[in-house]
Amino acid sequence: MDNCIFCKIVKKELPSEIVYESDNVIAFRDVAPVAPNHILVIPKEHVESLSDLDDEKRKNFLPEIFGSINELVSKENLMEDGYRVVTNCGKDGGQTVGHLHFHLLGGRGMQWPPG
Ligand code: IU
Repeated sequence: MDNCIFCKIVKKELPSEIVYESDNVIAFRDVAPVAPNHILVIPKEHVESLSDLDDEKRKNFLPEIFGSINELVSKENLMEDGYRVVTNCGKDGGQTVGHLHFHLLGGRGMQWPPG
């Protein structure tokens, strides 16, 4: 998608600190981290949000996205103290970038419920 910031990160038209990349998935450090470890994991193909995954995309993306999250958890040493994975969906979910992304957050204690 032409005007999508995350598509530009995928195409390397915008700089980012990439920490994982495969044919279908890319992960990079959030530009405004809210935890010591704050990584965004996204499908390379433009999909607006979790609500926009059809069966085929769900099968193609989600196993790989969660596989990459597992790898990153090990690489970033988050296993012992724990971490949070979250996707914000739509207006009430607090989504601000319209390209499906999963936040991997770690390195500090989290609160519940979220704000
Ligand atoms: P949200 O779930 O849509 O609210 O999350 C969007 C995230 O994308 C948010 O944490 C931003 O800091 C982050 N982000 C980024 O890492 N790089 C950018 O160029 C932009 C947003 I715009």
